[in-house]
Amino acid sequence: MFSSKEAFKKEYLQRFKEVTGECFEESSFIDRYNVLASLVMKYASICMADSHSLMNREKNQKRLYYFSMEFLVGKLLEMNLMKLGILDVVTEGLNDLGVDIKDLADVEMDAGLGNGGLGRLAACFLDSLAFLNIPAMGMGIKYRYGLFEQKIHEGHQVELPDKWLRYGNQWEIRKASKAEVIRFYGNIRTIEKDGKIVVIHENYETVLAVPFDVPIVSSSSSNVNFLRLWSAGSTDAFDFNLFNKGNYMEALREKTTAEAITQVLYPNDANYEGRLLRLKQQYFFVSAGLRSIRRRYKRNNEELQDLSKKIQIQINDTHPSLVIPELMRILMDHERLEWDEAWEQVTGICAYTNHTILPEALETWPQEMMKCLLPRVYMIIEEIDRRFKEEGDESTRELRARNSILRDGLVHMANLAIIGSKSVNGVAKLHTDILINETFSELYELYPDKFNSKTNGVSHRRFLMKSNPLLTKCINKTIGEEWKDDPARLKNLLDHCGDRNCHEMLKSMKRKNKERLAAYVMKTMEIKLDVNSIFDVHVKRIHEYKRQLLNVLHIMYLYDRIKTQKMKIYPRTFIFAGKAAPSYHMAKEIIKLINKVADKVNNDPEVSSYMKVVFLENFNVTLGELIYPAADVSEQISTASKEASGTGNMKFMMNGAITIGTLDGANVEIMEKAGEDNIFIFGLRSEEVLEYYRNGSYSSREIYASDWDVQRTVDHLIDGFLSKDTSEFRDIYDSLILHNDAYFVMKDFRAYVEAQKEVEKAYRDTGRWFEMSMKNIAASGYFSSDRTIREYDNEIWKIKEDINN
Ligand code: B1N
Repeated sequence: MFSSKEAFKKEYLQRFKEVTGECFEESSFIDRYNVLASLVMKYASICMADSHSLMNREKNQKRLYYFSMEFLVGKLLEMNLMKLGILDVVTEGLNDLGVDIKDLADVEMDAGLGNGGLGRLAACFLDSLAFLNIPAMGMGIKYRYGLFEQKIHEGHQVELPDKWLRYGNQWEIRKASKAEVIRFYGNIRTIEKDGKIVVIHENYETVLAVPFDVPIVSSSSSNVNFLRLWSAGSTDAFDFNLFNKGNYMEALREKTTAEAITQVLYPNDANYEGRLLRLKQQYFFVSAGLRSIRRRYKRNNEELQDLSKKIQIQINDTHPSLVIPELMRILMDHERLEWDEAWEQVTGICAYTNHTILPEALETWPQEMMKCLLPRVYMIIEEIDRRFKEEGDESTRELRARNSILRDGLVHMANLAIIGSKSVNGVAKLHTDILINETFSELYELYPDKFNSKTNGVSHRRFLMKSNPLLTKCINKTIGEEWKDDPARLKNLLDHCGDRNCHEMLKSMKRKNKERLAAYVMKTMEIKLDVNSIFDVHVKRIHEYKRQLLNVLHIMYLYDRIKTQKMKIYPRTFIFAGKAAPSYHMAKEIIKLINKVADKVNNDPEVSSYMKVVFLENFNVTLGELIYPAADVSEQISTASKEASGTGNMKFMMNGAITIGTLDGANVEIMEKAGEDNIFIFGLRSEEVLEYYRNGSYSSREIYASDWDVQRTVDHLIDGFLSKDTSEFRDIYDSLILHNDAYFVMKDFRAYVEAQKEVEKAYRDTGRWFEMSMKNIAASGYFSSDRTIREYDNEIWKIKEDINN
């Protein structure tokens, strides 16, 4: 590509003129960014074209399709430059031109096409698939508006539309010639032709699906995978008949109803949305994706009997599980396979990942709704269900009836996904155990071999190398650079974790990252942070089970102690960020509470030298990249059993923060890998929580009556301590006292207070702290998504194996 910065400057300035027809000197950041991105795209597209023809025409390789409603990609400029190995050359070249690359990076809008962990996991997986040279394609939706932009107005969350496409999207290629027509509604009729039943779908409505391909650049090879995002439009953009009759608005109506399908991402995390439009979104991208897979396959292959040897599909939670009946439909109605032949292919192709056991997140659709919208798909689901119930021996009849897909007027999507997949995996060991022993224990009895565990991972390229260049340098100095392509080698840091010089290096790295974050907080909120204080960080979606409430109650408790008992603590900055689903009342109340407490603490001169509390607006991938490197303490305090895995915990760990957490999700494995002495674990264990739910013996009132600190702190929600309006936090109070504290906040309060004291004690001992920190970084290699993807491939997809044969 560019051999030198001179070569870069020449090509960049040349391209600038071609694209903008303007002079570089007077141009805007937007133009400068756009031209730079288009230059990167030029190279990525060439690689993409070359690697495709290689994979398909010459080798006809096996391929993975990762179907997901969400891909939380974030920004791509610096990532792509880094992966292409030209970040330094370009940064220096721009410098010569008087441009700071950060100013251009700031112009790019985050691609926020996801809610949280599930969507970001999908993006990390694409990164790792490309790095590992596994031919793969992400299939998703090009939402016109991604996850809403969050503003905090007088302590309340306000949602604004996310206009990420305002200046266009430099990273996509529109493939108009690969558009597909998707059918909704209508009715099904069967006729007999040459002794065979032929299915006819009539009176349907059509929507056009247009793909936009985003190349996923890799540092390790010329192989470029891509993410295919589908956008909906009308098949008949304009009804000229209506238009000619003078009915302009009516003529456009069809266009807008079709476009509505991909207008906006549903903003619910770990909670399901039962609206018709959401079901339309699901079928829309599933059907478009499968149609395009079929087209590509048929270009290179004759026989459909071998489909599962060439194609693997991973279903990211149940949201795309219509892949199962839709692929059956294509194979039977279009390719004329018999049921058994088609089923053999489908159950050799599909694999399902479960991401949550929260009952409110398990998807079901009213049977009537699905039957009306997708009549043929519904017929196929009925047949899958009928066969499922009749299979196996007599002794399983009742169990099968209890676990059928169609029950109580609803289509149970997880049951469909499990029955139609060859593999069912949880996202951490503990989570998989709960799936097997609780949530799907009966389906496990029928299909023990399907169930397996794949502990999540994150991209250390984005969350360490890109977001924390200072730590990257420290590591390089200490153990060399091999860890970059093989993060397991971070283990080599263990040989140095008692080394004072390393501690000094880490300390200065942390301090600079804290200064970088403090500058951002000063600029955006005009609040001054003390970089000598402990940065104690709780950033993730706001949800009762994630227990931001426990954290804020602890802050209220400390405040009270400092005020009333002159207690001294090591200075701390409590940092929060995260979005609440717009319709999630309690989550929004918690945001209000955090901001109320922040106001009180920050404006009280008696305590503000010990404590600061800030709630940063609009948490997204880019803000995360600024926050994780600056954290000393990582808050991972969900009610045990509720957080399937968590991935923020891994991002913090990689950046040398120490976890305070419950034994939930992947925290369990973080403790195993980093060592019990290098993490602060507290609170109920998941078996204890599950046992309380089973026997109903928990009483928050008993805790309230027996623990004076709990009582006083909880009372402060409604006794005028925070607000003259004592009704303001009544709903939170009621959730704890009246509704018996469903997330065990009060039960775990005492243990949390004690664990926080241990954190403070450890932090005061600098040598101990940085030794802990290094042990965490050393152990973080396991939590690279490269390791996760290797496991998926070795045990489920077997794509590398196919390439090597
Ligand atoms: O998936 C992450 C896990 O690390 C988290 O623990 C888990 O909470 C998260 C419906 C979800 N589970 N379920 C969702 C998202 C959107 C939606 O509409 C459910 N997200 C998770 C990655 O495994």
